[in-house]
Amino acid sequence: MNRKHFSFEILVFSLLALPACTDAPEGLAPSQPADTTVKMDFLAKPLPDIPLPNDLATRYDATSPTQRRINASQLAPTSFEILTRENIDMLDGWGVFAPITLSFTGLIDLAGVQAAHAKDGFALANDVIYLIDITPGSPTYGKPALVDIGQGNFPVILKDRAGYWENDPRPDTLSLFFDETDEDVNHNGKLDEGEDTDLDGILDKPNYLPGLTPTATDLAGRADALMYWYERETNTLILRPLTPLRQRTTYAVVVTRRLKDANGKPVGSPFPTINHTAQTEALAPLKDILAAGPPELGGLQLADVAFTWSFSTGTIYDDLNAVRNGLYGQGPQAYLQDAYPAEMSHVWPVWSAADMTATDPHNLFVVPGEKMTDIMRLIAGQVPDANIVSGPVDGERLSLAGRTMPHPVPRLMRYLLR
Ligand SMILES: [Ca+2]
Ligand SMILES: [Ca+2]
Ligand SMILES: [Ca+2]
Ligand SMILES: [Ca+2]
Repeated sequence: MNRKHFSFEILVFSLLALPACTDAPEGLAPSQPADTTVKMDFLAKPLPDIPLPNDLATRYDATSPTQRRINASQLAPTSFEILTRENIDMLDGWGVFAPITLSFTGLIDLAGVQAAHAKDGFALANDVIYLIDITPGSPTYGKPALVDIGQGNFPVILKDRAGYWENDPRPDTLSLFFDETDEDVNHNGKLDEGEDTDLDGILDKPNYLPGLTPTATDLAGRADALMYWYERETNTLILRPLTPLRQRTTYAVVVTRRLKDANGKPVGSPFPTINHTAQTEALAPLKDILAAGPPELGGLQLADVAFTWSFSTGTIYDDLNAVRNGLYGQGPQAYLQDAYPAEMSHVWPVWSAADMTATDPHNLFVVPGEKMTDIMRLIAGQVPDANIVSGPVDGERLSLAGRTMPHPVPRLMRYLLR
């Protein structure tokens, strides 16, 4: 087919399809008006400004195990970034342990977020934002995943503050991610000549928790004040899954109307609906989940949702599973069983007497107690003259190769091959 003919067919098809397009795509529910909304700018440069991870930033790929690939622009100013994005575009879904970021069009009620998330021991019913598994059939379907928003599980304090050379405009900062400097020396709220000490064109302010203004010499106070779950400069909320999510699973991030803006009004959606209409189908299970009014979500209803979007995690450990199955003679790599049969080649000492001094048993390897019995059974089966004995009990000291261990022996070392 020549190009002209092909274009003509597309035109005809488009014309035929027109009447079907007059019905506007529908969202899960209409959104309510709000002064401050989630930010969604697809045309922002250098990259779209949208909540991430997000399946809107993926594309269909029949060759992908999940039929999905991340779709990051490969236009970048440096070859390093181009290479990085090329690699990102090979992923078949989003990370299971990656931070989740969403920007707002204005400042949000930080103290409210803190009260709901940072100080109540992961009580979920009052949370202002949820991360919910919406994959039917998944073992955690309908359940909220725990996220850290200020509970302190992901500190971002630098161990070494002075490692960034002599022309670093922020040699004293505790964080590589967030600013601690107040550039507004004359406190007029404007960037005046000489104030932009890091030359980024932005009037930087310390990214501290509401109400905290530690002095420059108060390192502990600064560490406590540093807010790692919200970036004031871009009004970006940062959630981090507390434990890895499930692979190949679709999650909804649900921003509730419990989340308020700086004036105490609920935040809203950038669209007439509470979601981007391209995700209505993926988010449909959320309707059923919320219809049940789950107590763990504090009885959250669809009408309480300000905005929601979905993302799908990629394949994380299937390659390891495939190798493991192959070693056991199963699956497409079953040849591995014969190519690399399991055999006992060497028994390594739990510690090496040669590497040990009387005061520093630094060559000590730790084996969990429950694994030890299995290991010993395996050895007993392979080594006919192995004599497995019960070693010293807690508190006793053990002699090995003529030397006495400097510390009492923990219970897990009671089994000893001699
Ligand atoms: Ca809470
Ligand atoms: Ca100023
Ligand atoms: Ca600046
Ligand atoms: Ca800056």
